[in-house]
Amino acid sequence: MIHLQCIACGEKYGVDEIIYSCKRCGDLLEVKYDYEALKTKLKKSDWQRLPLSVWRYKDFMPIHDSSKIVSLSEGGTGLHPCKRLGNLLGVKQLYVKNEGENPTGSFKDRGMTVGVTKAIELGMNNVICASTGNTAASLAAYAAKAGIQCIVLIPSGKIAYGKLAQATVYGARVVQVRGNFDQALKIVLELSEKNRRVYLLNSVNPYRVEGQKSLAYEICDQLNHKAPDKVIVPVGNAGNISAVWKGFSEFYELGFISRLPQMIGIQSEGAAPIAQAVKRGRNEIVPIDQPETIATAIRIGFPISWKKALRAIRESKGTAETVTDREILEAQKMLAKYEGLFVEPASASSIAGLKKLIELEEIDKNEVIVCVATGHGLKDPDVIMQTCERPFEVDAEVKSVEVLLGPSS
Ligand code: AN7
Repeated sequence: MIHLQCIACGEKYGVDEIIYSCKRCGDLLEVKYDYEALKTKLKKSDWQRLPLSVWRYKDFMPIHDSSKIVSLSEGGTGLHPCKRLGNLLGVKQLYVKNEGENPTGSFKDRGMTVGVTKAIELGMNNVICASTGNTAASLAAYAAKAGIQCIVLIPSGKIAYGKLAQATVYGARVVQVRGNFDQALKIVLELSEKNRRVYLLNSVNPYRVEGQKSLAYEICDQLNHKAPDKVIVPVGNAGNISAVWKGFSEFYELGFISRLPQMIGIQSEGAAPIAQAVKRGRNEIVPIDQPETIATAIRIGFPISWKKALRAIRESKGTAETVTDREILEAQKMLAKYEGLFVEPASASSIAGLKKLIELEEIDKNEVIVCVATGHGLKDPDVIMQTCERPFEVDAEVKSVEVLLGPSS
């Protein structure tokens, strides 16, 4: 009922093969289901009575054995109506899906709970990934929970401290590669092909992104079985926008929603190969050798899932846009000050992108918009302390604080 399939040549593989790319043509793989059989299975299931979480959608996941599930309570994150920010930007129905509420503080946990469960089902006890930080933190946590070995490769220098602290405390072997993310990813791709004892959990792993599709399912369920008009997603390696589109497409195919949303990918100006391809109407990306952005999570020059992302954007009649570091930092502060949501810079790119698209009149004020905020702000507090007002220092006395209330009238 479930198999893996190449997105380019259509070659099929068994659901329990340890394989990260098509053996025939080398392209990306995705998990395919027999939707008629899935419909029958869902009719007999009580999934709609379960609380919102990744595992509410267990029937939609490529897992055989529920007893092997490795979970830290992922998913079920808030879809926050943002009235104040919406008013400021000029849209009536703005929601932020706050993925920082996940156990390690990012959307990656949705993928890792499924990916590490799959690793256990396949009998693997070594997992590896390359990461700009969040993937490493998440994989390290789930490997710890499962009691298996974990190696994470991170680029030298530019990684948010909170993420490094997480990966370290969860007990992963943290390897800092002299190079950027793209170089680190190349190493783990080659190593996992060469040495079959290690299981790769970057987003080329088709099972990991299956977990991430639950983000779309949750949005539909939180909006009372409707899809929004537009979903705005920060894009780095491009696994997430592809996964979220797969989620919406499956809910549509299964009859749980009657309309599909448009997918909008946002990249940082200094690391925007996908957004550039979309803007220029190209079918291929031009990789960027030296990606640069303050949003270190999405400082990626050669997104491995670019083909899936372009497909998601085209199929959904969506678009992509770039934002500057300044726009990202401004959006980060706006979201915090107007809505009480503190997200990391990469996550704020979805808000910055929304602002830009409203200014460009590509978004109508009556549309239902969901911005995905991918990770928690505490991951990278340094950025804030560099750009925000410092604390106000006073002598230890009441009157120096009382002046802050202003004159009494
Ligand atoms: C907060 O951790 O790639 O487009 O190695 O941490 O699916 O890559 C992080 C990516 C957006 C982009 N927002 O998602 C990593 C990594 C945050 C992120 C993205 C990331 P993809």
